Amino acid sequence: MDYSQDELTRAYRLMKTIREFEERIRSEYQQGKLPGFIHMYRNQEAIAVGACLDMTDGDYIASTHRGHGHCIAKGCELEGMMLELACKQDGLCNGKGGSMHIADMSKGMLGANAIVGGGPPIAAGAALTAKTLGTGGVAMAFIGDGASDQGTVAEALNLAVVLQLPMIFMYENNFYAEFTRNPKSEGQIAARAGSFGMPSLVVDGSDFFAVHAACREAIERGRTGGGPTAIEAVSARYYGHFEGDPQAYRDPAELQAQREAGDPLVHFLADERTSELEADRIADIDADILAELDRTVALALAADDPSPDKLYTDVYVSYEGRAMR
Ligand SMILES: Cc1ncc(C[n+]2csc(CCOP(=O)(O)OP(=O)(O)O)c2C)c(N)n1
Ligand SMILES: [Mg+2]
Repeated sequence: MDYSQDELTRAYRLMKTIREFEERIRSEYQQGKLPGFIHMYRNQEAIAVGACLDMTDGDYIASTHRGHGHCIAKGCELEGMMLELACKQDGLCNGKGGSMHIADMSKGMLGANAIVGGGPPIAAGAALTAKTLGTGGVAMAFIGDGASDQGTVAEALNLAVVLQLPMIFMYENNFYAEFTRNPKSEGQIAARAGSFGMPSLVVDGSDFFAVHAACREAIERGRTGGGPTAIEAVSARYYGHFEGDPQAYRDPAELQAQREAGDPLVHFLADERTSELEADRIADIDADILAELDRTVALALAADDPSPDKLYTDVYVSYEGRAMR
């Protein structure tokens, strides 16, 4: 597949933004400046970006508890995300969601989700909307290896096949569910999804080009009435389950090897397809990202908390008068 310099630059910028965003919030969190729980996405950046690069705001994604990368790849603004992570009034969800519930309907980002396996039924509903209204849109659910065993995922797989939904099951196999190594071997998750009656494949989740090629085909299949696809993208988790988890249950030598072998940014820049990206251009992008993070962190930490009179707003969504896309 050929890539324009523009596409390559966009992919790099997004992956690097996810990496730096997370490193920055990790540091702020460690200093006690951000509340709640955060789950790091490091070394899985190529999955979110490869998956979302060909999507428009009219396509939908349903995310997980490890959702910052998905949000950024789908186009959520860093400022709104940072304010949300700090639980401030002007955050993407008015400061009431925090890390694990970021949603932005204007970008087709249906929400991070603390319920493991909660995303696929939501994405199936969005895919049914797209199919019913004939928008040509697709919906993708991100699903962890642990979540892949949930009944909700099986129900969504079944519905997607029966209704021939424009849907993609994007499994992120990072080998761990919380503190437990997943006993399934690579490929078993895709095989099980495939057994429901949809095309399924396994890709290296640290390889942007592999993920993107698989997703391009799956998205095209969905847009043209070809039904759902399952993709298992494999990339070992870098940090602990949540920030602060020391990962004492992982073999240090294996972890170190997985960390080094699985860096998608290193793979991307070592690929001959990116050989014409100029070092100066990369340095400019990197500097831009860091400056934007400085700005958004300062703004978020200084911003107002939601005021007490907002306590009972945003509890239930009112669908009255809402236009369907
Ligand atoms: C329904 C439900 N059961 C259990 C949990 C607790 N829990 C949170 S994350 C997690 C593991 C998820 O593992 P995986 O799906 O592989 O995602 P990863 O954390 O690796 O991204 C569990 C069991 C939960 N949040 N929701
Ligand atoms: Mg996992």
